[in-house]
Amino acid sequence: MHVITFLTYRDTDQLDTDGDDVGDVCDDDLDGDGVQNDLDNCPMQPNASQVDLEGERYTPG
Ligand SMILES: [Ca+2]
Ligand SMILES: [Ca+2]
Ligand SMILES: [Ca+2]
Repeated sequence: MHVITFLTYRDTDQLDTDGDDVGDVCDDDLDGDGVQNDLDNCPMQPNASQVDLEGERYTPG
């Protein structure tokens, strides 16, 4: 069963946006800023402070 689970979630393109050796498919923190994707207001940009001065839900890295 463990092997089946691994194959289901295998990162076939090996894309690793933040270069932490954890493929994007399995990476809980895609940009490596320490804020998990589901809590990160900008999951593809490192922005640990999560500050959004303009209030438009986009925070530049
Ligand atoms: Ca990664
Ligand atoms: Ca993040
Ligand atoms: Ca971020």
